[in-house]
Amino acid sequence: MEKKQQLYFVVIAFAVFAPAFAATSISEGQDGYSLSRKPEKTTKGWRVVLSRHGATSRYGNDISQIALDVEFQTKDRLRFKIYDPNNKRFEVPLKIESPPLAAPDISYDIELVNDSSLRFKILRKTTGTVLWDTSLADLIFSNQYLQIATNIPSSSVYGFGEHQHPSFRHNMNHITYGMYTRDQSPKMYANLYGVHPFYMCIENDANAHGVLFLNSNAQEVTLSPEPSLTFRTIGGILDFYVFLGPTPENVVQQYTEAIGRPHFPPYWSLGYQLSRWGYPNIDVVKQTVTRMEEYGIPQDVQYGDIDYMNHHLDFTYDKENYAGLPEYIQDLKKQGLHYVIILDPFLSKDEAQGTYRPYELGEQLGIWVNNSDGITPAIGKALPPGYSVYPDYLNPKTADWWTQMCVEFQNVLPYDGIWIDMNEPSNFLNGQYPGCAHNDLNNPPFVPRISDDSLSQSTLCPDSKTYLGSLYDTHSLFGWSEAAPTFRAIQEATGKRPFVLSRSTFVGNGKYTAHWLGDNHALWEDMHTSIIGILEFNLFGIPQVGADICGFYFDTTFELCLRWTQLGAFYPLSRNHNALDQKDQDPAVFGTEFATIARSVLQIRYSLLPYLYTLFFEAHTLGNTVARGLMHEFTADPETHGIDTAFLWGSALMIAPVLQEASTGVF
Ligand code: MIG
Repeated sequence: MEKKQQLYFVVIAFAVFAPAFAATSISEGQDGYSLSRKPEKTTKGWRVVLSRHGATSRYGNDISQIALDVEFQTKDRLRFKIYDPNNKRFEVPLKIESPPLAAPDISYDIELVNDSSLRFKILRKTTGTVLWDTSLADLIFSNQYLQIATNIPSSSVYGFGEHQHPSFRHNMNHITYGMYTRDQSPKMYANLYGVHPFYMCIENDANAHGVLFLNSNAQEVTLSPEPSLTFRTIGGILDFYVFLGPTPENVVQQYTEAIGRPHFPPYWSLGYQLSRWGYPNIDVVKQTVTRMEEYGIPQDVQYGDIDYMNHHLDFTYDKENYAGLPEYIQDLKKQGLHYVIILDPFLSKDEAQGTYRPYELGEQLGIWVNNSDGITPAIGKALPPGYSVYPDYLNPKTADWWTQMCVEFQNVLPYDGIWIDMNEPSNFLNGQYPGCAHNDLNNPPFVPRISDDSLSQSTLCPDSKTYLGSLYDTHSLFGWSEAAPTFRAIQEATGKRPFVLSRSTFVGNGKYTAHWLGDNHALWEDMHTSIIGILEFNLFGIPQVGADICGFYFDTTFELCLRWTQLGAFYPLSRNHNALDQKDQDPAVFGTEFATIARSVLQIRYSLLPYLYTLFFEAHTLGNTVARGLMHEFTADPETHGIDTAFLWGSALMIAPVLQEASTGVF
């Protein structure tokens, strides 16, 4: 069937071609959205208003009128936002500057083709490559199900997080990734601790662009071979940012310019870091640090996992098993080491009255995540004895309370940095006590592809209330909202540049935190996928990232741990950590041969620290990556697009580790 095609607008700077509006070109009986009036020019770009007709979409409650605002924010950054102009819906509280006037000189064009499918396209001006091509008629914008699909110019796609998957360049063969923060040990394709709906695509002529889908609701993306992407979310709005590059580094620079540049980490945090869960007492910690020193293995940081706490209670320490910890931290400082403590985002409500001030003060202030009534605190079960409440860090009063507690705790334990764990937030029950009610928020008509097909498993019920709305909208922002107040606390308490290590992250987290890839396993496969995770978090603007060297779960082996130490010496964040009940795996525990090799590879790291520090400075000031894929520097060579067994530090150093058992080199 011949369809009359009209090119509604082509924007090249401000030269606009807009033929007379012809509403009759929308065929009768078509289900979906069509133009309800002629596109309007705005000071920031364009506005297009669409109205829906025909049958309702799959889950009903379609929004009948929606608007598309296109903003030409900078030369290389375009925003398009599809929303309900008549009702405010949830929007992510990340502030991205929206200049009042359209940028005068832009590297992209947009087109709206007024045919029955109402195609909206974004093109790269220099090459004409179509970066984004979607049918607005086929959009689904219903209350709890929003879907948009686009063709993309190539299948070299990177990013989307947080997931473990087999290759840095994505498999486009109908793979779906769910995104919803979750306390989930890395498992292929599962939704993990953080949410980063951002991808980079390398076009066939080696230009690169990036796209952010700024949405915090539970969501998924399907990658298909056309190549195309389909985004599905269960709330909020469709808010997209496109970054024109044209180099991969330019993409990350432009992305971090929008979401916030990574913090500049303290120099000491680039040194070798040692941790474990399950140092039974302070003597074992001391023995470990001493044997590192005896072998001359560099160490800059020692961690205190939950073992240092009294009964796993934040802002306490175990005065029996860890007697003398404050003095020991001072000793470490004298030796030039630093001490990082863990804090969890749950406060036990069941301590004897008058004995646990952090909880009592918070209770007085009324700063917890609440049940759906918005008044009574949500009560979950986590690490401390009894039941716990969860600080609602989105509330400025909570942020102040947390900062105050951390600052006061400095007087007890003179820590140098803070490790924030379990902030998905994690809960050992399915929803808070006594379980989740059956309603539209807890049981939406569509659940994206997330573990257990559940929004409440291992966390709180989506209908719980936070300062900015229901967890249905804000769940994946929990760890993100804990980051800034923790950063501020360290700044206030120590007067130094902060080091915060966070498990859960969201778009923009790099401004405040480093990240580790969570509870991996002592397996060769996990050593390889750690490289992919590290490259991805560099794309996400969180360059200070590493995996638990030698593996968290399972007992490691001599050979795996040695190879992992050689790779981990080149993680931007180089930390060895393992789980309760696993055997010790610090580099000094395996004897002289291991220690000698570990020392020599860590000495290479240390000899390169000025270079690494410079890369972090450039990340902070210019938005560059620190660890980057080979395709960042050799983009024109398609062979580099699939490499994830080697990586670069900046532009000048390649690391090609041994990743295979019983292998003696990389061939
Ligand atoms: O329920 O603090 O991912 O690194 O050692 C486990 C104990 C809680 C999970 C973290 C891990 C840490 C552990 N934590």
